[in-house]
Amino acid sequence: MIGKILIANRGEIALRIIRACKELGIQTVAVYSEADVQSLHVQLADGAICIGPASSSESYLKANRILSAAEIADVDAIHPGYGFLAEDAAFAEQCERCGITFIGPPSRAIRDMGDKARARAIAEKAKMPIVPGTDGVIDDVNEALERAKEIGFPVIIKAVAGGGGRGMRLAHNPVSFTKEFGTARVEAEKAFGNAGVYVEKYIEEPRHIEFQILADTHGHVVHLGERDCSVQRRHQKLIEESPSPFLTPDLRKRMGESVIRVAKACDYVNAGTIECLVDKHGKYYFLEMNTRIQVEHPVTEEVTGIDLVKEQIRIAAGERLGFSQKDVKILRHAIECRICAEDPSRNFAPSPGEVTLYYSPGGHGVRVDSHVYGGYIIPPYYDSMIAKLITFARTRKLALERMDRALGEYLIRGISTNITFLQSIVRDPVFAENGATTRFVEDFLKRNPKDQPTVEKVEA
Ligand code: MV4
Repeated sequence: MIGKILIANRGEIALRIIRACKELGIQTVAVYSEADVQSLHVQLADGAICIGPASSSESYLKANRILSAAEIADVDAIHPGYGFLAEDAAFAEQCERCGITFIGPPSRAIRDMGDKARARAIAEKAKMPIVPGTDGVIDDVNEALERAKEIGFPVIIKAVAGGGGRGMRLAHNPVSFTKEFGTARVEAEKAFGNAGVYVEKYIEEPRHIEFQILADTHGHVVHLGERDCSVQRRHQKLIEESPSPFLTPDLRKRMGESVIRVAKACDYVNAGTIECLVDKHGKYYFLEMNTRIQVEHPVTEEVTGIDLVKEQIRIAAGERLGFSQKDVKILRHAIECRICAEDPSRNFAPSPGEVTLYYSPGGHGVRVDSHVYGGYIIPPYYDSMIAKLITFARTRKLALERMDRALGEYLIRGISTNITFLQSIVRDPVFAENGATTRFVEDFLKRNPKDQPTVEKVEA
C-alpha cells in the first residue's frame, strides 16, 4: 500500500504527480529549493520541505537531502518525475535499500539502459533491429577506424554514458573520423566522467519515433503506441504528436512487438519509452530506452485515455495492469507544443522573470500542463519550459487547427516566449502535409528567414 508520496521534482511535472495522487487518495510531500518558495507544487502538496539553495546541484540533485526529507516525512514512496534524479541508478538503489518505493523501474534496468552500448546489446538479443555498429565500446582509434570502414561512412560516434543527443560526433571520411573520435572521447570524459564511445552507421534524415510501454511486476507488458518527436532544435523537442503521421498500422504492430521484447529482455517494470529511428523506407532501429516518465507523456494519455502517472503508482504498489494489449485503442490524434520562456529573436536565449499577465487557452480538446500563474517569477536556475499545451481531436488536421487556435489564445506578458514561433510551425504547409524528419526545424528556419535567429550565423 502506498499512502504517502514524496515528489522529488518541481514545475509542471510536480503538479502533474500531485494531481494523480489526489485522485488516488494518496498524501503528497513536496520538496523545494529556496528559489521555489512561491511555487505551486509547494502550495498544492499536503506538506513541503525545503532541501537547499536555488542551484539544482544543491537541491533537486542532492539524493541524501531528498532521502532525509523522505525519512522525516515518513513517506512510502518517491516519484522522481523527469530529469534530476529520475535516471540515477544509484538513487533508485538507495531508495530500494531504505525500504522506500522508487516509482520507476528497478535500479538494475536503469543501469543497464543507461549504458548505451549495453542497451544496444539487450535490444539485439531481443531481436529488435539495431543500427549497424560496433559491439560495445571501442577505445583504440585504429581499431575504431577499421570498424568505421566496415560499417561505411558517414558514421556517428556516441558516448556510452550519453543519451538524448549529448556527446555525439559525426564523421564523413577516415580523416575526419580520426579527429572526431579523439574529440568524442575527450568530451565524453569531461561531460560524463566516462570516455567510452561506440560507433554506428549514421542514418540520414530519420524520424524520431518513440514507443510508450507499461510493465507491471507480474510480467505483463503493453505498449501504448508511439509519439513522433521529430520536431527538434539542438536536441530540444519542440512539438510531439501521436499517432505518427508516418507509421502504417503494420509498421506500428511490428515496432510494438519489438519494443515489448526489449522491455521483457531487461526485466523492465513501470513506465518506459523506447526511442527509435525510422528511415524514409520505413526501416526502424532501436536507439535508446528512457527509463522515466517523459515530458511528452500527455500526448499518449489523450490518445489512449490511460493516465500514465496513476499507472506508474499502481504498478509501484504491486498491482496488476488492468488491461491488456487488445484493450489499448488509438482513440484520436494529439499534439503537444512545449512553451518556453525564451526569445526566438535572440537565438532562443532564456527569458526568466516576472509573468505580469497569464491567460491560458481552454475549450474543447485543449489541455494545459503548467505551473505558471499571473505574478509568478520564473527563476533563472532551471529549464526554460513553462507550459505544455496539448490539443486533441478526431484527426491530425483538426488537432493542428485546434493547436493554431489555442496558441493564438495564449496571453503571457512580462517575459518572452516561443509561442509565435511554434504557431508558425503548426501553420507550415510542409509540416501539415508530411510531418517532419529530424532536419525539419533547420530547413524550416532556412525557408522562413524572418524566423532565423539573428546571431545563429556567427556560431558554429
Ligand atoms: C542517430 C542519428 C543518426 N544515426 N544515430 C540524437 C538523439 C540521440 N538519442 C540520438 N540521436 C541521433 N542518433 C544514428 N545512428 C541521428 C540522431 C539525431 C537525432 C535523433 C532524433 C531526433 C533529432 C536528432 C537530431 C540530430 C541527430
